[in-house]
Amino acid sequence: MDFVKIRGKDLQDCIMQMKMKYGPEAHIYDQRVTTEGGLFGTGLLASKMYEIDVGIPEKQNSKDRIEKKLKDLKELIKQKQKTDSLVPANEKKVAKTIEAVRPYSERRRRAAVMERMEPIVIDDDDYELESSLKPYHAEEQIGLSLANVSEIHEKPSISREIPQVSVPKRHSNIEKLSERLKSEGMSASYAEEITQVLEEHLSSVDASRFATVCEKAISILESRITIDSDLFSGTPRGKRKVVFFVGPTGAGKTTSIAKLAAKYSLHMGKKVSLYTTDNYRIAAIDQLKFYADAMGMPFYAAKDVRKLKEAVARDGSELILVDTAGYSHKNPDNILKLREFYQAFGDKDYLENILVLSSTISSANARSVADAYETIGYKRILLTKLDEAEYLGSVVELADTIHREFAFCSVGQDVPFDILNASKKLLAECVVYPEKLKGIAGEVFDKTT
Ligand SMILES: Nc1nc2c(ncn2[C@@H]2O[C@H](COP(=O)(O)OP(=O)(O)OP(=O)(O)O)[C@@H](O)[C@H]2O)c(=O)[nH]1
Ligand SMILES: [Mg+2]
Repeated sequence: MDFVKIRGKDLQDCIMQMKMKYGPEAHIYDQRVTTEGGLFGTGLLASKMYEIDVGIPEKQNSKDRIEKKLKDLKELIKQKQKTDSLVPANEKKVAKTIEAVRPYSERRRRAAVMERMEPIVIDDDDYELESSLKPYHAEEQIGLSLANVSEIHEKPSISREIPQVSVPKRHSNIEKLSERLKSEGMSASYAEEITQVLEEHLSSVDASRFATVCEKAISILESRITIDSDLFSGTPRGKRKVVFFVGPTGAGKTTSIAKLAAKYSLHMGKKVSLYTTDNYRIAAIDQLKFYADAMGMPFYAAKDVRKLKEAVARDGSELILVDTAGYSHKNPDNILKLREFYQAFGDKDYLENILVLSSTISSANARSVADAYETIGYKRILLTKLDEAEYLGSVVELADTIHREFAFCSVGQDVPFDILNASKKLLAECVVYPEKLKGIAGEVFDKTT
């Protein structure tokens, strides 16, 4: 058992500091009223303070303890899910109706491929928004050490025009692969670009084996995917990492935070706190608080920036994961309001936004979301619902063309297990062999690279 003293303006203040710094297992074993300041040691004009002695159980990181915590957590989640199962079933089915939300042009293209017809030439309005994607330097706007997003704009942009030159007839296997890329959600121009690289790298013998064509396509796609699965990545020494998880409603922000909190706290032994800025939906507060309590982590629901600032100042954790309300990409003003919360953090904090994006979203919507959230700046994407996705081509293309990295992949509803560090190989393989999506299993305790 370790012992520390905590001072505050009243008992409530001391207890709050104790909870935020040392979690629910810390307890008070003595308390007193003292004074602070005063003229020449006389006590004259001294201010009254409260002081508590706190006992903190030794940090136990043994395998048994972690396993027990996880077991308890799973049990609690199971119980909660039983209650949740009373929710009308139709709410859970939305993601399955992906075909209905695909752009019409995409549905036609898929239908054409399925029927082995000539591909239909489409007006690819997926890219209308691209010209409005502007580089964003979040650091300039909020005055804090936000992860530098400028470097990600250094990659030369990719031409989206289909070359008009006539090309010699392709090997049927290469053509087949090209069609597959399009049917897996890629735009005709991007699929063509990949196919051209593929063609350049395949001998006629290689092209005659479809498996070899697929393997080569996977390695080309891998070279287009960038990943970074370390939440502390880029954080200067001595700074605390603060990650805001932003994204549309229902994308999977809260559950992904719970999974990552388990990974970083229970597995990696980091001091993690959970915050939410989603302060007007009681259920949203309860959802994150439930996970925080289950894992014994400090939790704070930010009511306003001033109070959040006080909580942040008292927080002794190394990593703060901030849940946010889901905002539609059609409501950019709400997204921008998130920046108000940045003011609560100071010089010793290193802030980053991670965009949480469902892989079941249509390619046009994904592009609009990516564009809308660029106003607050983000460098990495946490891709969710891979288990429900039919294909990954569109999100892989999107991340490549807007030069963003993948951080993690959420692969199911099982908290805390269904999350993986993003992997180039896995993502590229799932584009070429979409059937792999069905078999992905989570492993929360992947070694962070
Ligand atoms: N199948 C599947 N479901 C997921 C995944 N991630 C999240 N979900 C489910 O998606 C639903 C919404 O998840 P949340 O984490 O609450 O989403 P959110 O982004 O916090 O939602 P809001 O707070 O309403 O914006 C829940 O039913 C989750 O269990 C995933 O990887 N696969
Ligand atoms: Mg949420």
